[in-house]
This record gives sequence, C-alpha cells and structure tokens, in this order.
Amino acid sequence: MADQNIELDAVIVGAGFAGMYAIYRLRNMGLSVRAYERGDDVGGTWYWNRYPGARCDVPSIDYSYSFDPDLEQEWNWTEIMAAQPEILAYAQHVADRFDLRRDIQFETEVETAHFDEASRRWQVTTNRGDRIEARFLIMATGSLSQANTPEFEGLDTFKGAVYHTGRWPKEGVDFSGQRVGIIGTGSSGIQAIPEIARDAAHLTVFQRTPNYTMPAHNAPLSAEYLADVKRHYREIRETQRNSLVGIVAPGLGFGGSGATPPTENILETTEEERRRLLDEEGFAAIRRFVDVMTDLTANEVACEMYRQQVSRVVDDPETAEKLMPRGYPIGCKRPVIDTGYFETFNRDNVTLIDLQQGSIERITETGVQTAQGHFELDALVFATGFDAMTGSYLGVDIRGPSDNTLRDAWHAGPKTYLGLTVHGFPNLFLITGPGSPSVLTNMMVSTEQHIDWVADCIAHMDDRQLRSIEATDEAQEAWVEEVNIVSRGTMHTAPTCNSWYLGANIPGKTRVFMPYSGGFVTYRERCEEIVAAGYEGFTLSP
Ligand code: N01
Repeated sequence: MADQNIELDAVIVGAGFAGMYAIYRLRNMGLSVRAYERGDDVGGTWYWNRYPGARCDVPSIDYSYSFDPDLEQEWNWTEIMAAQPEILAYAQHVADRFDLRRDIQFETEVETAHFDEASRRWQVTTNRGDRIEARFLIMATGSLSQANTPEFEGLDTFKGAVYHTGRWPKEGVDFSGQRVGIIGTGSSGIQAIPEIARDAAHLTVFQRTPNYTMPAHNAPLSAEYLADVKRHYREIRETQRNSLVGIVAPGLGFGGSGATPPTENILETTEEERRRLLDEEGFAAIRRFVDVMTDLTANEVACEMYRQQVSRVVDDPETAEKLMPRGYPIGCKRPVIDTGYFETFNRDNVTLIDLQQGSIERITETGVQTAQGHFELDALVFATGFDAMTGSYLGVDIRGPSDNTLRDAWHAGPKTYLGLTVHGFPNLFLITGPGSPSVLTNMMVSTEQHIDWVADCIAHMDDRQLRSIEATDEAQEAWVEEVNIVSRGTMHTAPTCNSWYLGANIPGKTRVFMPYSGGFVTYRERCEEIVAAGYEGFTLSP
C-alpha cells in the first residue's frame, strides 16, 4: 500500500545500521519518521553482501551499537570478527528489540526528493507510488551500496548464472560441480575466492590488479573475554569516541588499544633482519613499521617484503609472480584481510588469469573471452565493487529549492560541509557522506556520531522554532579544502594510487579523495565546536 501524501518530520532513506539508529533516535524525540528500504528486511550492507566468506574486518566488540547498555549486555558475539550471518542476525535482533520495523517500508526505493521552497519541506516519491512530505531528508544509504557491474560487451548473452557479491541471492548459491569465474580481487573477491574454490569444480579468478591483503587471524571469543568486555563496555565506547578510527577492542592485537602501535622504521632494518621477521611473523611483520605509511621509499621496502612473503606461500612461482602487487603503495587502498587467500592458489581447481597480460574482451554465451583466450564457465561472479561514497546519493534525484540537482552540484566531485550537509540543499543530512571520516573509520562509531549530531541539530531547531538549516558556500569550500589538506602526504593520495576512495574504480568519475582522513576524534571535536559556536557555517532560518 502506497503512503499517498503523508506528512512526516523526517524521511530516512535506508534501513541499514545508520537508518535503524536514526529511526530509534528521532522517534524517541517524539518525531514522526519513516524509513524506506529497498531490501525486504533491515541490515543494509549485511543484508546484500551475503556472498560466501563475507565477514567484517572490524572486531565485533567495536562493530556494534553503543547507544543501549542493555543491548550490549544481552548480545554475545562469537568471533573476533563476525561473519555476515551473525551481523545480520544482530541487525534483526535490534530491529525486533526496539520495534523498528513498524516505521520501515521495505522493498521500496526512494526515487525523487525535491525541496519545495514555499513549504520548506522535502517532497519525496518512491517506486511504489508513495508521496511523502517531510521537514528533513536523511540519507542513510551507506557508502558502499551502489553495486558496480562493469559494462562488458555480451554480458546479456551469457547462458550461465551471473552474481554480484553486493547483491547476493538470499537463498545462497550452490556452486558444486560448476565451473565458476570471478572478476575482481578487492575485499569481496578475496573473501569469496577461498570459499567458492572449496565448493566449485573449478574456479577461474580474473585479476586486474593484485592486492595487498593480510591474514585476518580470526578466532572465537571466549566466555571470559566477553564477560570482561561486558564489564568494560563504557570505557571501551569512550575510548572509541576518542580514537582515530573507532577500533579499540582490548587485547585483540590489531589496531586497537590492545595492539602495540608500530614504532620501528623499516628503513633502519637490514635485508637479513626483514627475512628473519618474515620467518617469524609472516605478513604481519610489515605492521611493525611506522615509516611505511609516511614515506614512499620505506613503503617500497615493505612492498618488496610483502612480495617475498607471497612467493613463500604460493607454490607455483609463475602464479606467485602474478599475485604480487607492484607499482602502488601499501596503504593506498582500503586494507584487505583474508582467510587463506594466497593458499587457495595452491589448489588444483583454481586458475589465476592476470588481466594485465590480456584483458577481458567480452562475455560470450559460454564464458569469458580475454586477449589470452576463452574461459568456459557455468557461473560468473562480479566482485567488482561499488560506485562508492557518492553513488547511493546520486541514485536518488535530489533537487534543492531552485530545482538545482545534487548531481550538478557534485559534477566536479562531491562537496559537503562536514560530510553531513550540502550547500544548496536545506534540511538534507547525509549520514557518513563524502567529506566525513566514514569509510576510514569504524562505520558504527561514525554513524552513531552523525545521527546524534543530526538529532541534536533538529532538537536545537525545534526549540527555537527554526524551519531550515543549510551550509553556507564559504563553510563548505573551507571544509572541502580541509579534507584535501589532511589527505596530502598519505598513501591514499600517492600519485600511483587508484582506489575507490578517489572514485578511480568507476570510468569517468571525477578523481577526488572523498573521505576525511584527519581521524575520528578530531572530526568529532570539530563537529562539536561548530555546534558550540552556534552552528557556525550554517544558515538557520525561521
Ligand atoms: O570492491 P573493490 P570490493 N575488469 O572496488 C576489479 C568494503 N568491504 O567489493 O583494482 C576487471 O575493492 C578491481 O580491479 P582494480 C571495503 O571497504 C569490506 O572488493 O580496479 N576487474 C578490484 O579488484 C572494500 O574496500 C569487507 O584493477 C575489475 C575489484 O574488481 C569495499 O567494500 C568485505 C573491473 C573491486 O574491488 C569494496 O570492496 C568486502 C573490470 N572492468 C567489502 N572493474 C570487509 O569488511 C573492477 N574490477 C572485510
């Protein structure tokens, strides 16, 4: 049933972790809210990315809501880094516990959102004929939700099944006895490849760029550990809020407060020392060094160390050579962690095709035609990522008061104030938008901070009977400049780096480094200072 002409305080687009918390927070303020979600249940990323091997790369203790102490106490994470089914079950539990679904309309896509100047309200329409008016539009659409399927000629002629890791069928896929091809070796491909290889008769991996990936060293969480965490959740949350990336889970040994921060310089080591470290610690040895992330020469030494380790794990020297990343630094792309990735190439039923030696020419009825030959397949998996950070916003036709479109406003790359708001679009809030720390941090911490900021902002406006808020052009320009400045000198913006952070994975997308890399705590404090200064950089109107 369509919501014909209903009026709300806020329309929330998306019912992943951000949308769910937005419903909870705003509803508790007495506001009328409704979320529109294209899936048939909650969970967002964890609803769609059900591919085999899908798992979070942030410890589950950190990757969980902090807003309700009882929820923390009653939920028992089973592994250091939870697999997709467990995270989806958590999302469903939260939806049940706080009765969120009554304010979510599933299987519905928001198509247009136009700001009407006269009423100063958003007019929103969906693919199911809903027409909603709302004071606020909250885009909780996620940073990695617009799946990218490259336009290969002939794809529609392929007679086998085609899947995208980010749109995995709910009922799962049985690959047994099949010849499967997978395109893409980012985080999704690297997680899926070992699992699919176990099921399929044969797996052909089409790799365009070899990746730097580190073993996850995942493990079950003991009852004692969980009990200890539960006693200390408040301190853990406080530490998260004051950390660079919101990952602090104690005692887990990677990036958190329990891990030893890197202090050594790789440029001060000898080749022999580096070899010994690889003998003792494998890939993890590379994490010891602090200069690797700040100095390109140090980084190249680490890359060489990495390649040596690949050749130790992969039996066939030719395959190992193809799997060795070259020509771009470690830390340029989003770090990838894996479970048995390189070992998978030692299996008899796995073939690696290095597309740098001859790219994909087209998809045929029976497989993939490359410049190196034709590969017969029964099923083809796209692990080709997402139109990241902007795709999900631009998927909705968002227009400001003068019929100005978000697409035009962002034609030279996204511009926002704090990654939360956009000049020219009053009462629009982006949750973890470009220009916020978002994907460089634990998304749970970042989304909660954003939604709290938005909720406090709406409360501030309501207390003063203000009807609209909009970022000024000057504040937005200054923020875009700040985002650029803090990204300089990092491996993310190294001249040879091409990543989805820069939009480089989508042909024709403007190359701009999109997330704020100054750290979560600095960002949070900036947001708080701006509020304390009376919403500096915003125009608030009665
Ligand atoms: O996508 P990607 P992803 N022909 O863009 C290749 C999060 N995530 O879904 O590098 C051939 O990283 C492309 O090649 P290249 C995480 O933030 C997290 O894997 O562009 N190949 C690349 O190998 C992650 O970073 C988790 O040359 C083509 C791959 O496809 C983000 O999601 C798990 C191609 C895409 O890699 C995205 O990861 C999964 C073409 N035309 C995802 N186009 C965890 O929490 C693209 N490729 C662990």
